[in-house]
Amino acid sequence: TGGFSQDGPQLHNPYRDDPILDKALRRLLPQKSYEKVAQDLNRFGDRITQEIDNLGRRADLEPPKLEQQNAWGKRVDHLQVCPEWYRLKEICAEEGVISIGYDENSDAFERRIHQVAKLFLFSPASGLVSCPMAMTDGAVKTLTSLKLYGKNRLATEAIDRLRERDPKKAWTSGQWMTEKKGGSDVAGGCDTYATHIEGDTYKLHGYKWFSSAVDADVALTLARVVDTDGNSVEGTRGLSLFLLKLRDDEGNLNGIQMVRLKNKLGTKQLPTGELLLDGVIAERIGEPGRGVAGISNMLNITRIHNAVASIGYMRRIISLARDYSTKRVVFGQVQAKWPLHTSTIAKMEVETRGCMLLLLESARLLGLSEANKSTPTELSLLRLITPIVKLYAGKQAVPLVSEGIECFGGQGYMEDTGLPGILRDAQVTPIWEGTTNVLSLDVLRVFSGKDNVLLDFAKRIEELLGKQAKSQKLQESSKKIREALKELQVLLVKASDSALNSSARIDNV
Ligand code: MFK
Ligand code: FAD
Repeated sequence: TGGFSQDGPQLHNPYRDDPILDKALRRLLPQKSYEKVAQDLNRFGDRITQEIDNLGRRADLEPPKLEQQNAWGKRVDHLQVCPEWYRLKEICAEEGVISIGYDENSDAFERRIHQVAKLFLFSPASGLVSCPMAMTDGAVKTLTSLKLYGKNRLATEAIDRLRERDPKKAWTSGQWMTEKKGGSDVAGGCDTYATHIEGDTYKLHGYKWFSSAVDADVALTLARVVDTDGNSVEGTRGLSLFLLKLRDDEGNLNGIQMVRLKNKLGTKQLPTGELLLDGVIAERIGEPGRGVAGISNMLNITRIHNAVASIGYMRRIISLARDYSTKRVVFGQVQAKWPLHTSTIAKMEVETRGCMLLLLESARLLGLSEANKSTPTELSLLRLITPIVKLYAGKQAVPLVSEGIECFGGQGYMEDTGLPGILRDAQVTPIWEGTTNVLSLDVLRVFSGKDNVLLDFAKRIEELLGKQAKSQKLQESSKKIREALKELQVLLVKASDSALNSSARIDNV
């Protein structure tokens, strides 16, 4: 008695194991691109099961520490991160997880679709190195959108190094927006001030309340410029965007004090710190007073990465649960033979597939826009889909991963299976990069703009339906969808007015 031991779930090559990714890529990419991308993802999938997943797990088990003072009382702010974290960052450079997205030799469709698919495989195995990768990608996007290449020395070096494939030269970036008074309301909460030194160089003083991956080389941040009389402008219009290096060439921190690391529910692998900016030398990038609009370039990229992470967690838990269901015997037969269990997994599968297809559509639209090949419709759809895919996938990830954990019974609750960590990490995806409600307001911001976004969306549905079949019934459906969306557009514009000026009161709720 007591000699039985249950076989645990096995991680398979996540590319070959995914029921729709390969099919979707075949549909989205021209044949030649498809073959190149599929070969890379297939190889990378093997590297994940053989090497990367173990590194990610080690990072999970060895969270970072901050040594503020050395034994002699000297302030050192030494961040200790496990060797696996650094190895994972090197692998990201080698594998080109950022550079693929900017590869001008690839087809416009291919770049971002390839990158997003690769990040999707990497994310749940990444020990949260996916987080600095998201911010690094967002920084490249912001610096290139502001057309700083060749114009600003630090920005030019950053653009090259943030998408570098040589791990010895590659940099990563942080994104310091949130302050104690506000994370959603960045402009209302920002108490960081910038005093001019010369040219575009300023000195920053302030306190950044949440700063993830503080082992970064550079960061983008927001601050209010103070004029020579000591005055600054309140609100959004007062915020400018800055680029800074965290350390000088000798490794000394650039006027930054690491006050403490956050004690978090999950994402424990990731060093998230509170930073005191005490005379940080930084370069103002973009026009003065256009900081929020400037950093929105970063937000729109990191929001797509956030959707990648959310759907990555969903896919990971489903594939482990599916594998386990062929091994665990309950009431005389394997779980997989019980219809109710299969139906539970099927519901999770449908949700995940839907999210995945929306994510790939956002990657397709992003790649097109960056290659200057978008129609106006495609541009407005990209703007609309980005907050939607972030908010929807982030929101779904938590209950879906929770359901997935239940598929393992009591073992799903056991730390040494590695399963509970997936749920804890998934819980951050609806919060950071804009909470669900704040992103819902961003969707309304899009609707209240001038574009007829919903009609554009209807056109895209018609296009897709038209590709699938020319039947009378489908054409009628697409006409109905178009009419319904027209009405919805009117309602949404009204809704956005009332959401922004609502008289709802918490004591009536
Ligand atoms: C693992 C993968 C994920 C990795 C995650 C990385 C680690 C986590 C890092 C973070 O969490 S970083 C912090 C993220 N913080 C947020 O996401 C903040 C959420 N709040 C918002 O997004 C608010 O909507 C916002 C701060 C933008 C509101 O600020 P304001 O000052 O009320 O903005 P306003 O006045 O509406 O807009 C200012 C300009 O920005 C406008 O342009 P114009 O001046 O030209 O009209 C807007 O159109 C523009 N804008 C705002 N959001 C935009 C945008 N433009 C394009 N895209 C957007 N999303
Ligand atoms: P609040 O803005 O106070 O929001 C509280 C609640 O109010 C939310 O439910 C929100 O939806 C709601 N709310 C706010 N405004 C509205 C509105 N107008 N209408 C309706 N509801 C509203 N930030 C960084 O800048 N850089 C980082 O690297 C970083 N890393 C992070 C890492 C972790 C692990 C976590 C948890 C957070 C990190 N953040 C980072 C901060 C994160 O982006 C913010 O916590 C987030 O944007 C929410 O801001 P807040 O915490 O100030 O919440």
